[in-house]
Amino acid sequence: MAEFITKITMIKPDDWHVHLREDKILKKVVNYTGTFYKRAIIMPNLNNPITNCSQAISYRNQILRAMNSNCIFQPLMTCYLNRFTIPEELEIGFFKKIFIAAKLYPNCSTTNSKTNIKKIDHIAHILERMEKIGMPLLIHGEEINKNIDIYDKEAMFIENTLKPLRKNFSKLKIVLEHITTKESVEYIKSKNAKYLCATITPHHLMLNRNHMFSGGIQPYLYCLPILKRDIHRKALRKVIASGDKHFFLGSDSAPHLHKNKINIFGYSGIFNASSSLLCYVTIFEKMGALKHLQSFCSENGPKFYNIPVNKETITLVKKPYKIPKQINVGKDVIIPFLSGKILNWSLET
Ligand code: OTD
Ligand code: ZN
Ligand code: ZN
Repeated sequence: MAEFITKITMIKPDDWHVHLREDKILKKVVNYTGTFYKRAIIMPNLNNPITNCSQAISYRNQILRAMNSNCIFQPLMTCYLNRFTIPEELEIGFFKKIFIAAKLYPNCSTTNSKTNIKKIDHIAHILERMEKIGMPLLIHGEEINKNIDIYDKEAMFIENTLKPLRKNFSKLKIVLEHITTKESVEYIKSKNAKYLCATITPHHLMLNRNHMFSGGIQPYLYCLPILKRDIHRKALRKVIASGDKHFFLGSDSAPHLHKNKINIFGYSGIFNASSSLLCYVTIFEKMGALKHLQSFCSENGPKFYNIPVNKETITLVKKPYKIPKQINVGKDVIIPFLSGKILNWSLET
């Protein structure tokens, strides 16, 4: 159902899940996020992951130095959990507002995730402390057993890991990150949004697994969790179009250099920071659900994290926006999601 709206002024959104990397990649990508979003949760899976407060402070400073000086962007840092995480470090970091949350990567579930956490029991003492202090746990929710079909890993994670985890830690605040399946939608929406929410990426709302193989293999659509069947994409769209408060924006923008994407072992990850917000607007418009855009982008996240919504606003206008074809990084390039394509929405300048 088309909506004839040509201008939207809304509370400035936040991106509750983004990878900014370091050094020359960071410098090239960070201002895209800073332009569209006031705050973002920064993923800790660097080559040398962020596992303690001093690393987080220094990474945060590195991000702020890479920003344009007129930007009011606030990076919100996360701690990468592993078998050796010290609960006291998390507690100090959380109370001093160095960390907003801690991130659980089941061992080798995605890029830079050798956490050695092969079973949730390995970190029970850490989760107990997080539950006690009200520190949110962000989860890459896929089972890691190699015998499980890649398309089933997320649904199996709910059954085998998330349900028992929530039984043992019923007051632990959890975000199931970048959900991709109808099973996740059904599970999340039936629970108390104070304790369990989920983020959804633009690419999982726009594409299904056929797109990855359309006209030849498309390495730039390879991400984890992998794109799924269309019934799952439809379930994700339907739930955000209903205005359900359990779901909020998390772009999962994950840049990689072209040479690492186009390789015998191509890296997983989609860089979408140059268009993520404009994609979300396009999706909500297409569904006739623009009235729920602001809660998804700017309100449901702060409510879960117990922080104020932003005071600033942003204005989007119905005007063609051409997504950059490529972003030069030294002698290499990053190719953005929907590279060179035109969207119907732009930021008002
Ligand atoms: N998925 N790639 C990356 C992260 C995400 O699971 C994720 O959050 C990455 O490159 O850091 C990806 O495919
Ligand atoms: Zn992940
Ligand atoms: Zn991610």
